[in-house]
Amino acid sequence: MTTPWAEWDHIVKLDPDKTLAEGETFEDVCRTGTDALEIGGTLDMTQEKMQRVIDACAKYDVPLYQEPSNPAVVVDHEALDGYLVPTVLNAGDIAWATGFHKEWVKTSDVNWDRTTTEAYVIMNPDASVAELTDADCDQSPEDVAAYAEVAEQMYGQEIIYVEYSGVFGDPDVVEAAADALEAATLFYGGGIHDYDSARTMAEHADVVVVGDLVHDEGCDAVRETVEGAKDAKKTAAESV
Ligand code: 1GP
Repeated sequence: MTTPWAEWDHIVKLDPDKTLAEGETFEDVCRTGTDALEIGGTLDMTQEKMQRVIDACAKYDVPLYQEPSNPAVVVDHEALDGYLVPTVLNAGDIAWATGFHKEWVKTSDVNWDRTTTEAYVIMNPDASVAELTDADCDQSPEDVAAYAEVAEQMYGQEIIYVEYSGVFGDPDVVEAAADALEAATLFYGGGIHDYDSARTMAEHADVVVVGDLVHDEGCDAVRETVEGAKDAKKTAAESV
C-alpha cells in the first residue's frame, strides 16, 4: 500500500453526528484546500450516519477515508480511498487497543490493502474519547515520545496520532513525539482553531487534524488553518 498521508499537511475530520456550519455544504468543505477528509466520530455513531456523509462527499476529488470507531459502523463504499482504524496505545480498556479489532477481523473479510491503523495517544482527560477508552492521559512529553517509538519500532505503525480532541495541546509533547519518530507520519488533533494554532502544531506534526472547527465555525476558519499548516511546512522546507 502507498502512504498518501506522507504527502499531507492537513485533514478535516467530519463527525457524522454533527451538522455543518449554517449555509455550508460538503462541497464547501472539500474546497477548503485540505488534503483529505476523515469521516469519524466517537459518540452515537451508526453505519447510516457514516454512509450519509460518505455519500455526500463521494463526488469530490479530495481523498476520502473512514475512521470507524467500532466494527458495526464500517461502511463498504467505492468512493472511500481507505480506512484509518484507531488503536489506542494508552487505553485502559483493551477493547480500544486490540479488542474491537479482533472482533472485526473475526466477523468480516478485511481488505488490508485499504486499511491502515492509527496509533493514538489520547491526551485530554475531559474528551469523550478519553472517557470511553478509559485512557491514562497523565503522560509527559517523554512518555508520549516513548509511546511513539514503541508504536513505530515495535508495532510497525505508519501513523502515530497525538490526540487532544477538544483542546489545544502542548506543543512540547508533539515535538517530543516528532523527535522520536524515524519514518512514521505524526498526526496531531485537538483545538486547532486559527492560522497560528495550525502553524504552531504543524511545525512539529506532519499532519494537523481539524475537527470541531468545521462544524462550529465553518469553512473560512478551516481555510485559515490550512494556510497555517502549509506555511509551517513551506518555512521548514526553506530552512533545510
Ligand atoms: C478529533 O483530533 C480531532 O479526533 C480534532 O480535534 O475537534 O478539537 O479539532 P478537534
